[in-house]
Amino acid sequence: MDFLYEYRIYKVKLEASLRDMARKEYSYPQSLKMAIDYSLLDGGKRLRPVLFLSVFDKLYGGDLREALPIACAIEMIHIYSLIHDDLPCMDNDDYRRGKLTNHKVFGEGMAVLAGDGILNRAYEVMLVNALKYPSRLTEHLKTISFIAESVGIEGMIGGQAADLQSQQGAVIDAENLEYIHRNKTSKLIEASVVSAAILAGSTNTQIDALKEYGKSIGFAFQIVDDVLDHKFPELDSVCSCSEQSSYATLFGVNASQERAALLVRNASEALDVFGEKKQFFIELANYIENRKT
Ligand code: GRG
Repeated sequence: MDFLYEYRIYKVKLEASLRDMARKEYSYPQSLKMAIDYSLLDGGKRLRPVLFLSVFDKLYGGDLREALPIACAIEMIHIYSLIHDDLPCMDNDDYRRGKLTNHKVFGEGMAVLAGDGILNRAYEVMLVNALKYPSRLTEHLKTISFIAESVGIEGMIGGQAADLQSQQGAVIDAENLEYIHRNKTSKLIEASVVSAAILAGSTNTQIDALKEYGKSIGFAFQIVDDVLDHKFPELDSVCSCSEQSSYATLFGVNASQERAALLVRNASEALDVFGEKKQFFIELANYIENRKT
């Protein structure tokens, strides 16, 4: 089957679930609801939830109904991080995905609350889902705990803090940059892959293989982002990360592209333990390397 077609099917299912959740009755202020929906229901590649769903489905034959709420939660965490990252106190961006950023439309205070709201809702959704599967509660709690650790201070938030320091003038060397990229961007991508295996009750050998895959594509994703941002700074669909903490700035475009290609090769080899089943994930790694948005 065609890779992009299969990717789209996961994306459509994810977006239908997000819309279902958004249709539920609510009693909080409408402006908060509008701010949340503005960013959450607004497309994007949905890469992280697609990774989660495809690993659970293709590598473990899991039931997507059990996985969809977690996939939605992963996207909610991603969206919260983007809303907060765009704020004037962080990256100070006016545009994302070709339209005004959340705080430009709803104001800074509401954008902070929209991010906080989606983050909390993500954990609520995962925990409520876990309670529906009492015989698999341990797998669910391990999954949630792994996701929480990956996006917390030992992961995404730690990486964002180091990036913030770099924008305030701290010297960025290759080691710092690797820390920033591995945590700020790569950790959630890696978590999307690995947590699906944890939910499926996978063996440690397979989890280690998926860790390697997730880490490699996550790092490659950020390097490609840096290259796109460097080559086409006018594209607002691409992040306008500080040039100082950019792989392309530190190593040049050619070396960055070579590193991304190496990481993608490494990612593909890491999945040898899955035999034929790895095909979709090889194509997904190639898609990350060659993406233009
Ligand atoms: C604010 C706690 C906190 C964390 C922010 C992820 C992050 C940490 C900041 C994002 C900075 C950024 C834009 C980095 C470039 C890589 C990246 C994550 C791009 C956006 O992800 P895509 O391309 O977005 O998957 P779409 O629009 O497709 O959802």
